[in-house]
Amino acid sequence: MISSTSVPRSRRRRARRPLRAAVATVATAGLAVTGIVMFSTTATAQADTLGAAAEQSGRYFGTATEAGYWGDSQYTSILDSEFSSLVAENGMKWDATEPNPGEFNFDGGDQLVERAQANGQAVRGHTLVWHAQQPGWTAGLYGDDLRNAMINHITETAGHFAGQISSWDVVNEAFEEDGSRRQSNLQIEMGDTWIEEAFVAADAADPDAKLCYNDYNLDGINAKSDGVYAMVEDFLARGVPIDCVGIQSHLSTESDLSTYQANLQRFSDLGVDVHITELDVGGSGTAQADVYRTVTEACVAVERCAGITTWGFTDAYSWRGDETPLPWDANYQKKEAYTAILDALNAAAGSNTGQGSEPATAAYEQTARRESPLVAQLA
Ligand code: 9MR
Repeated sequence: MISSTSVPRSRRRRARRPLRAAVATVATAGLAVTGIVMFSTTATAQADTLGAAAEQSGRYFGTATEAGYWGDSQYTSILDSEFSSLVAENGMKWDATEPNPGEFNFDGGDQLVERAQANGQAVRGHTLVWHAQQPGWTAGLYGDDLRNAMINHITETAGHFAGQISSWDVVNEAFEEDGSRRQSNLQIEMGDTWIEEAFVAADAADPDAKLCYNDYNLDGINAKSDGVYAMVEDFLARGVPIDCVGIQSHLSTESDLSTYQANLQRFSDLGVDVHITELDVGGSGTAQADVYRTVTEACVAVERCAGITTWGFTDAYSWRGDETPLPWDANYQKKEAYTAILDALNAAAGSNTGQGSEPATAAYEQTARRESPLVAQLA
């Protein structure tokens, strides 16, 4: 049994917030029009960047990026001014950070952290363990050899970036569409406990970062999100350190979003933060803008929705560029989608302030987690 003093107290602190300016309040002086004093009131300014607009309700608005794009000044002027959080599109993945066993290369991640810090932006970590983008050498590992490699990778990587990451996608895409576990090398070689072991290792390596499970097709109440929900519920009950769920949100104008907000809400009610982590929307025009608006409105309506990250921001650099899925076109012109997001964020200014910062419920902190045999065993 773990003693209460073994619970990393620092996890109770609030996550670092982006440093961007918050709400600007404008006092509108009494105006005389045709000799009549009309009004004297106080109004909230409408922010004109996505990051500043999101900050008005205590949330972040971020994007995925990579140092390889930074030679383009049109790109970087948007990157540096519009967003309050960055995530590495590929640079912090296992294949990039540990190309050979025990040999680490954090250059891409370090560059991203440096740029973000210079611009007052937070950094999300993506991703410590995933069935894809593993270095080639993990394919030759079985059983406890793979387990030890995974734990060492998490320890070294989360340890290297400790103190600089607001939230980590500890485990990525570990569920099938029917809600069962994906039969990856991780699942087959390590069995059902591998996900919780990954979270425990990440918690030990970086007690300040919020720890997320991240996946796609969690865009409503469905068999897959039911499976993830059951895992999170179980983790909280047993004291496995999990703080958040990443809802990737790779969408299109055909996506059924009828239960999108309800799904965010149920995770929030369960006691974890939700993050929209990889938003992009195949399509164009008003139909595309409507999807972006729906997602943004859902996030700002759910107290524990901590923020939104788009998977890139210009169609010039997107993993699905032929679907024109991002808020800026390939020539860096803002689309209708951009305005839809900005308006939805501004409309939420000052209301329903995001609470996506506390590490789960008080009950969870005080009882279950402290008694977790897993935490005790691996701490
Ligand atoms: O955008 C990433 C792309 O550059 C990589 O080639 C690809 C490799 O699988 O990964 C992309 O990012 C993925 C993310 O890490 C996890 N969710 C799905 C994203 C799109 O494939």
